[in-house]
Amino acid sequence: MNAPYAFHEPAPTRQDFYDRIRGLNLTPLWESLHSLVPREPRSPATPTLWRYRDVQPYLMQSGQLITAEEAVRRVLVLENPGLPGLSSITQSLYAGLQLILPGEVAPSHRHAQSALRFIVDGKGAYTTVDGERTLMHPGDFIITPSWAWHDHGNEGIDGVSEPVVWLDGLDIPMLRFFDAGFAENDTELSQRVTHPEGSTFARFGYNMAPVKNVGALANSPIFNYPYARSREALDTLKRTDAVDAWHGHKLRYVNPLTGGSPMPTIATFLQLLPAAFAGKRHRATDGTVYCVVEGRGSAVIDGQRFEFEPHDVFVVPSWAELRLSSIDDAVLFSFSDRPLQSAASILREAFLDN
Ligand code: GTQ
Repeated sequence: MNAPYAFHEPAPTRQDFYDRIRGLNLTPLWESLHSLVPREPRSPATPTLWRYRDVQPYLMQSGQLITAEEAVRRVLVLENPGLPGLSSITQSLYAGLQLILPGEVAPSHRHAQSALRFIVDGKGAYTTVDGERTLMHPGDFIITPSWAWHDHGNEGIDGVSEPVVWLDGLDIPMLRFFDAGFAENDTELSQRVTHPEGSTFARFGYNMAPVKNVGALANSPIFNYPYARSREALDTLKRTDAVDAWHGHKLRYVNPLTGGSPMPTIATFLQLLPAAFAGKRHRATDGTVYCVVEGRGSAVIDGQRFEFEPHDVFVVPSWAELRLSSIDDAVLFSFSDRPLQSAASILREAFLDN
């Protein structure tokens, strides 16, 4: 019975139409289909390197500006210039450099976000995770699983009293995306230590596990993966194994109970590029953050060349092509959101021929 719409009024132009439906919270898919479903990833994140030499003086200045206790966490966030205002280094990951001065305490709290620490510079600091303390040594990889209580401090060691700096990696943007963030402050500045230092490593750190009461499997029971052990493994591989043309000698950190990543949302890696390594190009959908532990070299990311030296941090966005080269033996720590992409069967990677 009703006459067609166009019979009563002139056919709306497309823009008029869009303006009219906006009031009904409707938008035309055909105007955004290509960017919503791109042919391949085009990350807004940009390849970026933070030179420790440039950043370190400002980090130390921040130590004069505010105490660790007042700041709760005294961190300079490594914000990707392609993601302004988002405190993100990739779309899914947060990274920052945290400073703790001798005598300071970063108060105990817990949150749904998972965190990793990769110790960059200095000794004498500790972190306590769910009642067990561990000393931090440069190159140690430490986890703070989701909802685990944690506080940090710097009491010095062996008469050494110096600033300690580590790289924080968290899944903050993922939890923001899911609107799943919760946090809670402890009632005390430092949590009470309830397990002797090293007791967890004794149970799980020697390719063995307790026969009873193993506990939950979602996160690795090991919370400090000491650099001395990982470095020794890479050193042996350098002498015994063929070098991979893309990765050099690369190992991933594992939850010893499952073989999976130490935490559900973040995968972590350590690789050695032997001196004069000239790698082939590689790309993957998991945007990856690298921290240089030892040696000098270069990362060419989508054709852009970055020279790196120890303590530098650089980011390779999703699907960017990466070519790694070294001058001397170089050791790189890295982390990404690979476990979630693997779980969702959306991870893609390509190993290019040159
Ligand atoms: O150490 O708990 O860099 O909660 C950002 C948020 C560190 C921490 C960060 C945090 C922490």
